[in-house]
Parts: sequence; C-alpha cells; structure tokens
Amino acid sequence: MGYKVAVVGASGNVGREMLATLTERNFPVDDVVALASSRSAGREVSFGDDTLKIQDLAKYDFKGTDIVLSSPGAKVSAEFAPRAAAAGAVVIDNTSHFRMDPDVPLVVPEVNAYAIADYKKKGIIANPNCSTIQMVVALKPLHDLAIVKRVVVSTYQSVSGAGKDAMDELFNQTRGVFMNNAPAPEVFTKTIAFNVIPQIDMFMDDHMTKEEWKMVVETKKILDPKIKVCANCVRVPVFIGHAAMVNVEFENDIDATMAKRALQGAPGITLIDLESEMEYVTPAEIAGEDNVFVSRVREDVTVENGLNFWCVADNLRKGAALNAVQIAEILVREYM
Ligand code: 11C
Repeated sequence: MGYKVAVVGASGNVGREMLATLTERNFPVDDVVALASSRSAGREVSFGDDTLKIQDLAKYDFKGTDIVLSSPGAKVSAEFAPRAAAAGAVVIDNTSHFRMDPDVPLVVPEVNAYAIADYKKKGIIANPNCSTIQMVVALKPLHDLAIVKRVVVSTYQSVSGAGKDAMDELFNQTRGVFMNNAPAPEVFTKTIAFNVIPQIDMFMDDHMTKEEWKMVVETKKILDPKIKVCANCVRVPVFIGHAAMVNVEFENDIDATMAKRALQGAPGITLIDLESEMEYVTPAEIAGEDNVFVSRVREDVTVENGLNFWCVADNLRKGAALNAVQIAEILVREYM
C-alpha cells in the first residue's frame, strides 16, 4: 500500500532534496503533491522521472494526505502544520517552530526513534537543526559507552543551510572578486566569499546566536537533558556540507581506541580512521552522501576522560531531507 505525501516548501533547497530522497529510497507513495507559497505556484519540480506542478499551500486542502514533509519558513509552518494535522496528516516539519514544544517529538532516528510515538499528541514531528543532527548521531554511541558530560563544538557550516539565495550570493561574490565587481552582502551580514562569518541566525539576549542556542537545547531534548553544550557556529564559503570540531568530556573512562570501536559500525556513521589511507574527510568529499563521517578521533589530555573528533555531513540530506524521510519510513512501518 502506498501513501499520499505532500512536500511543503517544494521549491527550496531542502524541499527539492526531500522529493529526490523519496524517490531514491523508494518510499511507498501513491501520490505526491508539491506545495509552496503562491509566488512559486505553477512552477515545476522534479520527482524521479516525473515533473510536479507546485500548488499554492494557502489554498490546499490536506484531507486525505497521510504525511507532510515540510521545510518552508518557521512562520509558514506555524500556520499550516496545525491545519494539516487537523485534517488527519502527520507533519514532519524541518523548521525550528515546533522543535521545543513538549508535545512535539524532536527526532533523529539513530538516536531517539522511540520518541516518534509522541506524534499522536499533535500530529507533528520536528526535524532538528542540521548541525545538531550530525553531532548527536556521532555522540550517541559515545554517550552509551561513557556518558557525555559536556560538549564544546565549533561548526563550519556551508551556505546551503541558508537557502538558495545564499548559494547564489557565494557564487556571485566569488566570481565578482576576480572581476572587481563583487556584490555587497544581502543574505549574509558580511562578505562570505573568501571569508568566514561567526554568526548564523540572529543574536539572542545573552549574545549567543540562535543557531548556537539550537545546538544547546536540541541536543538536550534529543540525547540527554543533563549534557552541557557550548556551541560556536561559523559560516564558511562552502556550498554543501557542514563540518564540526567536537570536544567532549565524559563521566566515565574512555580512550580513543574504545571510542573508535563504538563508532565503527554505529548506525548512520562512517568512521574514517587515522590508520586508514584516508585520514579524514572534508565537506566537498561527502556532498550527496547519507552518513555522518567521523574522523580525527583523539584524546584530549587537558581534561579527564576527554576526546576530540571531526564530523562532517551533507546538511541538505542527513541534516534535513534524509532525516525527515527516515522518520517517515519508521512512521509508516511501525505506526500507520
Ligand atoms: C544553517 N543550520 O546552516 C541552519 C539551517 O533551524 O532548521 C537550518 C535552520 C533550522 O543556516
């Protein structure tokens, strides 16, 4: 039996990746509908060998829709997701709007698939922020082994996380540097070409950025509320793939060998070991891949039970579309 699936935000980076992921993974669909704002209505998007005409989200009746995969802006989700859920659909929402709602599960299948059961409360499941997803996938087997106490993470995030206009800004500025006519920043606060920007999303009252705050609170909700997280999020001139250098302090004894043994073969992880020919991987090498790649696992001798590692993932796939489709797969397999 197949399902009726709607993709909201179908014209965006993540929406298009959601459609591609559904076909690649042979998700059991009978019918797929592409939805977006009235501005994008009428445009076409690919779904496998087919083309879908985007329909106007504001006018769409969700009756008969089983699953909605959604990645518009947070304000759009706030309005439409309860409407879709009231019509009987389960909404898997990639925006930040519902993530911290206690009645909405925040799910990374490799870490807390059990939480999906709570979708019944509101008919909504939240997909975490991309930089949180890749970090908690890597932390999960280590937490099971030695209990994570504190994490200090520095991210190196690609421009695709900020949308298609952000990718165009990096492209046009990079070309413009050589032509002596680089356009001024519009999406980002500063020039992104040949630069790095220590601000992702807006500043909050305590001078943390919202992206940093998301990593703190989402990690607690998904993995363990006792974990302390200090996050530093930085935008880098990379098109696809977020990277993070992660420093972890554990409750119990752990060393690099034990950690690598736990990471090797853990769900969703590819461990790149120092002893292998390829010592580490970079975002450019893993764009289009599903797994979280962990490398440079080593001890931090400045603290008791400390480790460092480097982790990289495709932010549009595991960081967004793939994670949402994996949730949908569990939903149809175990709950529908
Ligand atoms: C970025 N992580 O790289 C952001 C994009 O809360 O889902 C995702 C924002 C979110 O800009």
